[in-house]
Amino acid sequence: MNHHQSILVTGGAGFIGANFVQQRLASGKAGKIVVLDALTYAGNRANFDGVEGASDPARFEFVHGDIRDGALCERLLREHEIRTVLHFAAESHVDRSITGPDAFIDTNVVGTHALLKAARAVWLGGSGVDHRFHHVSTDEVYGSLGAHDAPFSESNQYQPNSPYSASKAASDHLVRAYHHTFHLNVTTTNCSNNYGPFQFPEKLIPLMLVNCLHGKALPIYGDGMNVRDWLHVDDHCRGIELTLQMGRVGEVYNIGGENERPNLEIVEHITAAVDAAFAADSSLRTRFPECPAAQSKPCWSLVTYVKDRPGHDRRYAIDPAKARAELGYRPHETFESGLAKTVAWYLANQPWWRAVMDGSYRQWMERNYAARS
Ligand code: NAD
Ligand code: TDX
Repeated sequence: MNHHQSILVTGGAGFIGANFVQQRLASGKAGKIVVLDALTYAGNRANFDGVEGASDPARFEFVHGDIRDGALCERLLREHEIRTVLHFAAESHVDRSITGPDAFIDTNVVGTHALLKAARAVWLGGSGVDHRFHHVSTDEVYGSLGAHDAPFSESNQYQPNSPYSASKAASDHLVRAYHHTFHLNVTTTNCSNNYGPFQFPEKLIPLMLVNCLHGKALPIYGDGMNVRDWLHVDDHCRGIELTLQMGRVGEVYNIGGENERPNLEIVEHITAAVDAAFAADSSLRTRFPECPAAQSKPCWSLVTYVKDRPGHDRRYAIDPAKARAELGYRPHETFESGLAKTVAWYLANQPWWRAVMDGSYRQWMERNYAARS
Protein backbone atom coordinates (compact mmCIF):
# COMPACT_ATOMS: atom_id res chain seq x y z
CA MET A 1 0.00 0.00 0.00
CA ASN A 2 1.19 3.49 -0.77
CA HIS A 3 1.38 5.23 2.60
CA HIS A 4 1.55 8.60 0.93
CA GLN A 5 -2.10 8.29 0.05
CA SER A 6 -3.12 8.15 3.71
CA ILE A 7 -5.43 10.96 4.74
CA LEU A 8 -6.20 12.47 8.12
CA VAL A 9 -9.86 13.35 8.64
CA THR A 10 -10.46 15.54 11.68
CA GLY A 11 -14.01 15.48 13.06
CA GLY A 12 -14.63 12.29 11.08
CA ALA A 13 -17.08 10.96 13.69
CA GLY A 14 -19.44 13.92 13.20
CA PHE A 15 -22.21 14.34 10.67
CA ILE A 16 -20.43 15.43 7.50
CA GLY A 17 -17.09 13.80 8.37
CA ALA A 18 -18.72 10.39 8.91
CA ASN A 19 -20.61 10.67 5.63
CA PHE A 20 -17.35 11.61 3.90
CA VAL A 21 -15.47 8.66 5.40
CA GLN A 22 -18.27 6.23 4.54
CA GLN A 23 -18.42 7.55 0.97
CA ARG A 24 -14.64 7.21 0.57
CA LEU A 25 -14.52 3.69 2.00
CA ALA A 26 -17.38 2.64 -0.27
CA SER A 27 -15.60 4.09 -3.31
CA GLY A 28 -12.71 1.69 -2.72
CA LYS A 29 -10.15 4.51 -3.13
CA ALA A 30 -6.62 3.50 -2.23
CA GLY A 31 -5.07 4.80 0.97
CA LYS A 32 -5.77 4.59 4.63
CA ILE A 33 -8.20 6.92 6.40
CA VAL A 34 -7.11 8.06 9.85
CA VAL A 35 -9.93 9.75 11.77
CA LEU A 36 -9.00 12.12 14.61
CA ASP A 37 -12.03 13.01 16.71
CA ALA A 38 -12.53 14.21 20.28
CA LEU A 39 -15.99 12.58 20.47
CA THR A 40 -17.85 15.58 21.80
CA TYR A 41 -21.65 15.29 22.08
CA ALA A 42 -21.68 15.55 18.26
CA GLY A 43 -19.21 12.76 17.52
CA ASN A 44 -20.17 9.13 17.52
CA ARG A 45 -17.76 6.22 17.20
CA ALA A 46 -20.69 3.99 16.21
CA ASN A 47 -21.04 5.88 12.91
CA PHE A 48 -18.47 3.42 11.52
CA ASP A 49 -20.09 0.24 12.91
CA GLY A 50 -20.79 -2.22 10.13
CA VAL A 51 -19.36 0.15 7.50
CA GLU A 52 -17.51 -1.83 4.85
CA GLY A 53 -13.77 -1.27 5.14
CA ALA A 54 -13.94 0.30 8.61
CA SER A 55 -12.89 -2.93 10.32
CA ASP A 56 -9.82 -3.28 8.06
CA PRO A 57 -6.84 -1.70 9.87
CA ALA A 58 -5.10 -1.20 6.54
CA ARG A 59 -7.94 1.06 5.39
CA PHE A 60 -9.25 2.74 8.54
CA GLU A 61 -8.06 3.80 11.96
CA PHE A 62 -9.91 5.77 14.62
CA VAL A 63 -7.93 7.98 16.99
CA HIS A 64 -9.74 9.47 19.96
CA GLY A 65 -8.04 12.82 20.46
CA ASP A 66 -8.24 16.58 20.24
CA ILE A 67 -7.05 18.77 17.36
CA ARG A 68 -5.77 21.22 19.98
CA ASP A 69 -3.19 18.58 20.95
CA GLY A 70 -0.42 19.72 18.58
CA ALA A 71 1.98 16.93 19.57
CA LEU A 72 -0.66 14.32 18.76
CA CYS A 73 -1.43 15.96 15.39
CA GLU A 74 2.28 16.02 14.50
CA ARG A 75 2.73 12.41 15.56
CA LEU A 76 -0.21 11.23 13.43
CA LEU A 77 1.02 13.16 10.40
CA ARG A 78 4.48 11.59 10.72
CA GLU A 79 3.50 8.06 11.75
CA HIS A 80 1.00 7.59 8.95
CA GLU A 81 2.98 9.64 6.42
CA ILE A 82 -0.10 11.73 5.90
CA ARG A 83 -0.03 14.08 2.91
CA THR A 84 -3.66 15.18 2.97
CA VAL A 85 -5.59 16.65 5.88
CA LEU A 86 -9.33 17.10 5.66
CA HIS A 87 -10.34 19.40 8.45
CA PHE A 88 -13.98 18.92 9.49
CA ALA A 89 -13.60 19.10 13.29
CA ALA A 90 -15.52 22.01 14.76
CA GLU A 91 -18.20 23.09 17.13
CA SER A 92 -20.98 23.49 14.59
CA HIS A 93 -24.28 24.54 16.17
CA VAL A 94 -25.19 28.24 16.13
CA ASP A 95 -27.55 28.04 19.16
CA ARG A 96 -24.80 26.49 21.30
CA SER A 97 -22.43 29.28 20.24
CA ILE A 98 -24.93 31.77 21.66
CA THR A 99 -25.33 30.02 25.04
CA GLY A 100 -21.64 29.00 25.28
CA PRO A 101 -19.18 30.60 22.84
CA ASP A 102 -15.95 29.51 24.55
CA ALA A 103 -15.85 25.99 23.05
CA PHE A 104 -16.18 27.55 19.59
CA ILE A 105 -13.09 29.68 20.06
CA ASP A 106 -11.19 26.75 21.60
CA THR A 107 -11.90 24.23 18.86
CA ASN A 108 -12.60 26.30 15.76
CA VAL A 109 -9.90 28.94 16.24
CA VAL A 110 -7.25 27.52 18.59
CA GLY A 111 -7.79 23.95 17.35
CA THR A 112 -7.50 24.89 13.68
CA HIS A 113 -4.34 26.81 14.49
CA ALA A 114 -2.83 23.83 16.33
CA LEU A 115 -3.52 21.66 13.29
CA LEU A 116 -2.02 24.24 10.91
CA LYS A 117 1.11 24.47 13.07
CA ALA A 118 1.47 20.68 13.05
CA ALA A 119 1.03 20.55 9.27
CA ARG A 120 3.61 23.29 8.80
CA ALA A 121 6.12 21.59 11.11
CA VAL A 122 5.78 18.18 9.45
CA TRP A 123 5.32 19.16 5.81
CA LEU A 124 7.45 22.27 5.49
CA GLY A 125 9.99 21.55 8.24
CA GLY A 126 12.56 19.62 6.18
CA SER A 127 13.07 19.64 2.45
CA GLY A 128 9.31 19.81 1.96
CA VAL A 129 6.82 17.23 0.69
CA ASP A 130 3.83 17.40 -1.59
CA HIS A 131 0.79 17.97 0.60
CA ARG A 132 -2.71 19.45 0.91
CA PHE A 133 -4.57 20.95 3.83
CA HIS A 134 -8.27 21.15 3.04
CA HIS A 135 -10.39 23.29 5.32
CA VAL A 136 -14.15 22.70 5.52
CA SER A 137 -16.02 25.92 6.20
CA THR A 138 -19.43 27.48 5.95
CA ASP A 139 -21.39 30.11 4.04
CA GLU A 140 -22.28 31.78 7.35
CA VAL A 141 -18.95 33.65 7.33
CA TYR A 142 -20.40 35.98 4.66
CA GLY A 143 -23.18 37.21 6.94
CA SER A 144 -26.83 37.65 6.03
CA LEU A 145 -28.37 38.45 2.62
CA GLY A 146 -31.33 40.72 1.92
CA ALA A 147 -34.23 39.23 -0.03
CA HIS A 148 -32.97 40.63 -3.36
CA ASP A 149 -29.21 40.38 -2.88
CA ALA A 150 -27.13 38.17 -5.20
CA PRO A 151 -26.03 34.86 -3.62
CA PHE A 152 -22.63 34.69 -1.89
CA SER A 153 -19.62 34.43 -4.18
CA GLU A 154 -16.04 33.81 -3.04
CA SER A 155 -15.29 37.53 -3.24
CA ASN A 156 -18.04 38.57 -0.81
CA GLN A 157 -16.89 40.46 2.25
CA TYR A 158 -16.69 38.47 5.49
CA GLN A 159 -19.42 39.64 7.88
CA PRO A 160 -19.92 36.88 10.47
CA ASN A 161 -22.78 37.54 12.88
CA SER A 162 -22.78 34.69 15.43
CA PRO A 163 -19.96 33.46 17.67
CA TYR A 164 -20.07 30.29 15.53
CA SER A 165 -19.64 32.07 12.21
CA ALA A 166 -17.05 34.45 13.70
CA SER A 167 -15.00 31.48 14.92
CA LYS A 168 -15.25 29.81 11.50
CA ALA A 169 -14.29 33.10 9.81
CA ALA A 170 -11.23 33.32 12.07
CA SER A 171 -10.24 29.77 11.11
CA ASP A 172 -10.65 30.60 7.40
CA HIS A 173 -8.33 33.59 7.84
CA LEU A 174 -5.70 31.49 9.61
CA VAL A 175 -5.78 28.91 6.80
CA ARG A 176 -5.39 31.70 4.25
CA ALA A 177 -2.52 33.25 6.21
CA TYR A 178 -0.63 29.94 6.45
CA HIS A 179 -0.79 29.75 2.68
CA HIS A 180 0.33 33.31 2.02
CA THR A 181 2.99 33.51 4.70
CA PHE A 182 4.34 29.96 4.95
CA HIS A 183 3.29 28.54 1.54
CA LEU A 184 1.23 25.75 3.04
CA ASN A 185 -0.82 24.18 0.22
CA VAL A 186 -4.39 24.87 1.32
CA THR A 187 -7.86 24.82 -0.18
CA THR A 188 -11.08 25.90 1.52
CA THR A 189 -14.70 25.14 0.74
CA ASN A 190 -17.53 27.27 2.14
CA CYS A 191 -20.71 25.25 2.04
CA SER A 192 -24.39 25.94 2.64
CA ASN A 193 -26.73 24.05 5.03
CA ASN A 194 -26.30 20.29 4.85
CA TYR A 195 -28.85 17.61 5.67
CA GLY A 196 -28.86 13.82 5.48
CA PRO A 197 -28.18 10.72 7.59
CA PHE A 198 -26.16 10.91 10.85
CA GLN A 199 -27.01 14.57 11.52
CA PHE A 200 -27.44 15.33 15.20
CA PRO A 201 -31.08 16.15 16.05
CA GLU A 202 -30.31 19.71 17.11
CA LYS A 203 -30.14 20.98 13.51
CA LEU A 204 -33.41 22.00 11.87
CA ILE A 205 -34.26 18.97 9.71
CA PRO A 206 -33.50 16.05 12.09
CA LEU A 207 -34.83 18.02 15.09
CA MET A 208 -38.20 18.56 13.39
CA LEU A 209 -38.32 14.94 12.27
CA VAL A 210 -37.59 13.48 15.69
CA ASN A 211 -40.00 15.91 17.38
CA CYS A 212 -42.77 14.84 14.96
CA LEU A 213 -42.18 11.19 15.91
CA HIS A 214 -42.29 12.03 19.63
CA GLY A 215 -45.35 14.26 19.26
CA LYS A 216 -43.35 17.23 20.55
CA ALA A 217 -43.71 20.88 19.54
CA LEU A 218 -41.93 21.95 16.35
CA PRO A 219 -40.23 25.19 17.45
CA ILE A 220 -40.18 27.78 14.65
CA TYR A 221 -37.84 30.68 15.40
CA GLY A 222 -39.34 34.11 14.63
CA ASP A 223 -41.65 34.17 11.61
CA GLY A 224 -40.19 31.01 10.04
CA MET A 225 -39.28 32.92 6.89
CA ASN A 226 -35.49 32.78 7.26
CA VAL A 227 -34.01 31.29 4.12
CA ARG A 228 -31.28 28.66 3.85
CA ASP A 229 -29.73 26.97 0.80
CA TRP A 230 -30.13 23.24 1.52
CA LEU A 231 -27.72 20.64 0.20
CA HIS A 232 -27.68 16.87 0.68
CA VAL A 233 -24.53 15.85 2.54
CA ASP A 234 -23.48 13.44 -0.26
CA ASP A 235 -23.25 16.38 -2.65
CA HIS A 236 -21.11 18.35 -0.18
CA CYS A 237 -18.77 15.37 0.21
CA ARG A 238 -18.49 15.05 -3.57
CA GLY A 239 -17.68 18.75 -3.79
CA ILE A 240 -14.85 18.23 -1.31
CA GLU A 241 -13.46 15.27 -3.28
CA LEU A 242 -13.57 17.35 -6.47
CA THR A 243 -11.73 20.17 -4.69
CA LEU A 244 -9.02 17.73 -3.59
CA GLN A 245 -8.64 16.47 -7.15
CA MET A 246 -8.99 19.67 -9.13
CA GLY A 247 -9.02 22.64 -6.78
CA ARG A 248 -6.23 25.16 -7.15
CA VAL A 249 -4.01 25.64 -4.12
CA GLY A 250 -4.78 28.82 -2.19
CA GLU A 251 -8.30 29.02 -3.64
CA VAL A 252 -11.71 29.07 -1.99
CA TYR A 253 -14.74 27.31 -3.49
CA ASN A 254 -18.34 27.95 -2.52
CA ILE A 255 -20.47 24.79 -2.52
CA GLY A 256 -24.26 25.08 -2.48
CA GLY A 257 -27.46 23.40 -3.48
CA GLU A 258 -29.10 26.14 -5.57
CA ASN A 259 -32.02 25.28 -3.35
CA GLU A 260 -33.16 28.26 -1.29
CA ARG A 261 -36.15 27.70 0.94
CA PRO A 262 -37.71 29.39 3.96
CA ASN A 263 -37.74 27.31 7.15
CA LEU A 264 -41.53 26.97 7.15
CA GLU A 265 -41.41 25.31 3.75
CA ILE A 266 -38.82 22.83 5.05
CA VAL A 267 -41.02 22.00 8.02
CA GLU A 268 -44.02 21.60 5.71
CA HIS A 269 -42.07 19.07 3.64
CA ILE A 270 -41.00 17.12 6.73
CA THR A 271 -44.45 16.98 8.30
CA ALA A 272 -46.02 15.92 4.98
CA ALA A 273 -43.36 13.23 4.52
CA VAL A 274 -43.99 11.82 8.02
CA ASP A 275 -47.77 11.89 7.50
CA ALA A 276 -47.32 10.00 4.21
CA ALA A 277 -44.94 7.46 5.74
CA PHE A 278 -47.46 6.63 8.49
CA ALA A 279 -50.28 6.34 5.95
CA ALA A 280 -48.19 3.87 3.93
CA ASP A 281 -46.81 1.76 6.80
CA SER A 282 -49.10 0.90 9.71
CA SER A 283 -46.23 -0.52 11.82
CA LEU A 284 -45.07 3.07 12.38
CA ARG A 285 -48.17 3.68 14.51
CA THR A 286 -47.00 1.08 17.02
CA ARG A 287 -43.40 2.22 16.92
CA PHE A 288 -44.20 5.92 17.38
CA PRO A 289 -47.58 6.11 19.17
CA GLU A 290 -47.02 9.75 20.23
CA CYS A 291 -46.74 10.99 16.65
CA PRO A 292 -49.95 12.81 15.58
CA ALA A 293 -49.91 10.70 12.40
CA ALA A 294 -50.40 7.61 14.59
CA GLN A 295 -53.88 9.03 15.30
CA SER A 296 -54.32 10.13 11.68
CA LYS A 297 -53.75 13.77 12.67
CA PRO A 298 -51.39 15.97 10.64
CA CYS A 299 -47.91 16.51 12.11
CA TRP A 300 -48.23 20.16 11.08
CA SER A 301 -50.48 20.54 14.17
CA LEU A 302 -47.25 20.48 16.25
CA VAL A 303 -45.91 23.74 14.75
CA THR A 304 -45.18 26.26 17.53
CA TYR A 305 -43.76 29.74 17.03
CA VAL A 306 -41.07 30.56 19.60
CA LYS A 307 -38.83 33.51 20.38
CA ASP A 308 -36.36 34.22 17.60
CA ARG A 309 -32.69 33.18 17.73
CA PRO A 310 -30.66 36.24 18.80
CA GLY A 311 -28.85 37.74 15.79
CA HIS A 312 -30.67 35.28 13.49
CA ASP A 313 -29.34 35.65 9.92
CA ARG A 314 -32.19 36.20 7.49
CA ARG A 315 -30.93 34.55 4.35
CA TYR A 316 -28.00 32.50 3.06
CA ALA A 317 -27.53 31.49 -0.57
CA ILE A 318 -24.49 30.25 -2.46
CA ASP A 319 -23.44 31.09 -5.99
CA PRO A 320 -21.63 27.87 -7.01
CA ALA A 321 -20.46 29.22 -10.41
CA LYS A 322 -16.74 28.93 -9.60
CA ALA A 323 -17.02 25.34 -8.34
CA ARG A 324 -19.11 24.48 -11.39
CA ALA A 325 -16.63 26.02 -13.85
CA GLU A 326 -13.39 24.81 -12.23
CA LEU A 327 -14.40 21.53 -10.59
CA GLY A 328 -17.39 20.44 -12.66
CA TYR A 329 -19.39 20.47 -9.43
CA ARG A 330 -23.16 20.38 -9.40
CA PRO A 331 -25.53 18.83 -6.88
CA HIS A 332 -26.94 15.42 -7.91
CA GLU A 333 -29.70 15.14 -5.34
CA THR A 334 -32.88 17.20 -5.68
CA PHE A 335 -34.36 18.47 -2.42
CA GLU A 336 -37.34 16.15 -2.85
CA SER A 337 -35.22 13.03 -3.42
CA GLY A 338 -32.72 13.97 -0.70
CA LEU A 339 -35.37 14.72 1.90
CA ALA A 340 -37.31 11.53 1.13
CA LYS A 341 -34.15 9.45 1.67
CA THR A 342 -33.35 11.33 4.86
CA VAL A 343 -36.82 10.82 6.34
CA ALA A 344 -36.61 7.11 5.48
CA TRP A 345 -33.16 6.90 7.13
CA TYR A 346 -34.35 8.44 10.41
CA LEU A 347 -37.43 6.21 10.46
CA ALA A 348 -35.21 3.15 9.99
CA ASN A 349 -32.49 4.23 12.42
CA GLN A 350 -34.25 5.12 15.65
CA PRO A 351 -31.58 3.35 17.77
CA TRP A 352 -28.94 5.70 16.31
CA TRP A 353 -30.73 8.93 17.12
CA ARG A 354 -32.01 7.69 20.47
CA ALA A 355 -28.46 6.87 21.49
CA VAL A 356 -26.93 10.16 20.40
CA MET A 357 -29.70 12.10 22.11
CA ASP A 358 -29.28 10.27 25.43
CA GLY A 359 -26.93 12.22 27.60
CA SER A 360 -26.41 15.86 28.27
CA TYR A 361 -27.95 16.98 25.00
CA ARG A 362 -31.51 16.40 26.12
CA GLN A 363 -31.15 18.50 29.26
CA TRP A 364 -29.46 21.22 27.24
CA MET A 365 -32.25 21.30 24.69
CA GLU A 366 -34.96 21.40 27.32
CA ARG A 367 -33.23 24.23 29.19
CA ASN A 368 -32.66 26.14 25.99
CA TYR A 369 -36.17 25.60 24.71
CA ALA A 370 -37.71 26.63 28.04
CA ALA A 371 -35.67 29.83 27.98
CA ARG A 372 -36.95 30.74 24.54
CA SER A 373 -40.65 30.03 24.78
P1 NAD B 1 -20.73 18.04 13.79
O1 NAD B 1 -20.93 18.94 14.95
O2 NAD B 1 -21.76 17.04 13.44
O3 NAD B 1 -19.36 17.23 13.98
C1 NAD B 1 -18.19 17.82 14.46
C2 NAD B 1 -17.20 16.73 14.81
O4 NAD B 1 -15.98 17.34 15.28
C3 NAD B 1 -17.69 15.80 15.93
O5 NAD B 1 -17.41 14.46 15.62
C4 NAD B 1 -16.86 16.24 17.14
O6 NAD B 1 -16.64 15.20 18.08
C5 NAD B 1 -15.57 16.69 16.48
N1 NAD B 1 -14.82 17.66 17.30
C6 NAD B 1 -15.30 18.76 17.92
N2 NAD B 1 -14.31 19.38 18.59
C7 NAD B 1 -13.17 18.67 18.36
C8 NAD B 1 -11.82 18.82 18.77
N3 NAD B 1 -11.43 19.84 19.56
N4 NAD B 1 -10.91 17.90 18.35
C9 NAD B 1 -11.29 16.87 17.57
N5 NAD B 1 -12.56 16.67 17.16
C10 NAD B 1 -13.49 17.56 17.55
O7 NAD B 1 -20.44 19.02 12.55
P2 NAD B 1 -20.82 18.87 11.02
O8 NAD B 1 -22.17 19.39 10.79
O9 NAD B 1 -20.46 17.51 10.56
O10 NAD B 1 -19.79 19.92 10.39
C11 NAD B 1 -18.49 19.52 9.99
C12 NAD B 1 -17.76 20.74 9.45
O11 NAD B 1 -18.47 21.29 8.34
C13 NAD B 1 -17.62 21.88 10.46
O12 NAD B 1 -16.35 22.45 10.30
C14 NAD B 1 -18.71 22.85 10.05
O13 NAD B 1 -18.36 24.18 10.39
C15 NAD B 1 -18.75 22.66 8.55
N6 NAD B 1 -20.04 22.93 7.90
C16 NAD B 1 -21.19 22.38 8.34
C17 NAD B 1 -22.38 22.60 7.67
C18 NAD B 1 -23.70 21.98 8.12
O14 NAD B 1 -24.73 22.30 7.57
N7 NAD B 1 -23.69 21.07 9.08
C19 NAD B 1 -22.39 23.42 6.55
C20 NAD B 1 -21.19 23.98 6.11
C21 NAD B 1 -20.02 23.72 6.79
O1 TDX C 1 -35.47 24.53 16.35
C1 TDX C 1 -35.13 25.23 15.41
N1 TDX C 1 -36.04 26.11 14.86
C2 TDX C 1 -35.74 26.93 13.82
O2 TDX C 1 -36.59 27.70 13.38
C3 TDX C 1 -33.80 25.19 14.83
C4 TDX C 1 -32.77 24.26 15.38
C5 TDX C 1 -33.52 26.02 13.78
N2 TDX C 1 -34.45 26.88 13.30
C6 TDX C 1 -34.08 27.76 12.16
C7 TDX C 1 -32.84 28.58 12.35
C8 TDX C 1 -32.28 28.68 10.94
O3 TDX C 1 -32.90 29.75 10.25
O4 TDX C 1 -33.80 26.90 11.06
C9 TDX C 1 -32.70 27.38 10.29
C10 TDX C 1 -31.60 26.34 10.28
O5 TDX C 1 -31.07 26.26 11.59
P1 TDX C 1 -29.86 25.27 11.97
O6 TDX C 1 -30.22 23.90 11.57
O7 TDX C 1 -29.48 25.54 13.38
O8 TDX C 1 -28.73 25.74 10.95
P2 TDX C 1 -28.00 27.15 10.68
O9 TDX C 1 -28.07 28.03 11.84
O10 TDX C 1 -28.52 27.67 9.37
O11 TDX C 1 -26.47 26.63 10.50
C11 TDX C 1 -26.20 25.43 9.74
O12 TDX C 1 -25.74 25.70 8.44
C12 TDX C 1 -24.43 26.19 8.29
C13 TDX C 1 -25.20 24.52 10.46
O13 TDX C 1 -25.63 24.24 11.77
C14 TDX C 1 -23.82 25.11 10.47
O14 TDX C 1 -22.89 24.21 11.06
C15 TDX C 1 -23.42 25.37 9.05
O15 TDX C 1 -22.17 26.02 9.03
